[in-house]
Amino acid sequence: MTRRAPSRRDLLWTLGLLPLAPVAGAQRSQEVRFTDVAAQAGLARARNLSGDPVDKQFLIEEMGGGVALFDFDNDGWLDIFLVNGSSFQGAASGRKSTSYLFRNNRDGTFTDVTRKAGLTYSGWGQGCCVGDYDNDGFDDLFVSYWGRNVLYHNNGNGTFTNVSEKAGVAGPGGRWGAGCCFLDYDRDGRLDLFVANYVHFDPKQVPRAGGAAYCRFNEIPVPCGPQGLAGGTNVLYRNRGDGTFEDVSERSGIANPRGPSSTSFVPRNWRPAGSYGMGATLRQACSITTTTTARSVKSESRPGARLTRTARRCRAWAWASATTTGTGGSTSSARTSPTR
Ligand SMILES: [Ca+2]
Ligand SMILES: [Ca+2]
Ligand SMILES: [Ca+2]
Repeated sequence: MTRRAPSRRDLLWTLGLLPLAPVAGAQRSQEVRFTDVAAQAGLARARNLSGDPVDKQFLIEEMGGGVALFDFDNDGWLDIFLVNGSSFQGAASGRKSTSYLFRNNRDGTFTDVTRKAGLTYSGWGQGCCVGDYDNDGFDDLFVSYWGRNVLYHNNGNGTFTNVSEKAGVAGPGGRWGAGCCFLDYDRDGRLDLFVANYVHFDPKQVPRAGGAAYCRFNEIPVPCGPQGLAGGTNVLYRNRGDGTFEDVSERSGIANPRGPSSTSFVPRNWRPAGSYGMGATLRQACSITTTTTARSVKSESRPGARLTRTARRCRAWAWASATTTGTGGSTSSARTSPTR
């Protein structure tokens, strides 16, 4: 009788692996799937506004807003802040859009607490970032706009106060704040603030879609820019520790180069010996990388080894930065915190 050659099944059986083979196969075939639960979670009432929903004539109408997942009430559950934009029609008619804050109900649903929390500023929002700039244990919120920016101080009782003017971080009205991030660039234990500015945009000066050389793509009319528009200049605010900030863009070197059309902020440890920002003061270096339409710009803070209270408290926190891109984009930062 001719002995047949051992099959793969025989080999697996001999090795005692046959019962495991389907399991291994099942594991390999497992997929991670996501389900849209926005409506069930109570988030569907948030109406995102970014210009005309159909006929977009300007670059800013093509941008989306940022989002921050942070625990504003310190109950251990992440809440959701959604940046909202605006529209030229709405602004002309007096209709005011606001961003949204949803409190986590700890059961898979969220409650809109925007008004109750006092987050009622209306403007063309772009990005947002979270940080406890006054070290009171409650995360504060900065929102960048096409126009003046807003810093909300967390009052610790479920409400926020707009302190932008008093703090000195509103900036001039003509800027297009795309991305932002809190970081302690000088290692004094107080969070400073970086704002990435995109381009100078004035709808009265910019042609409508198809109206100039930079307003066409493959002969299709598109909103003008960012080519053909002057780039913005990035801003670094140093935290004075008394609730106010000082613009140190020039002396820190952040203002160079000018006009890079920055859209997003990416914290990265680009030197092996260093690490970034508020969670990094055990180490020696931090860096700022802003993405631009033409190239990336890196800036490195001066070394400092002081381990601050903020650093000890925050070093286990993880920061993430998410960016929506297109011809430009907006940045949002989210942070997850350990059990306090
Ligand atoms: Ca919470
Ligand atoms: Ca705070
Ligand atoms: Ca600082």
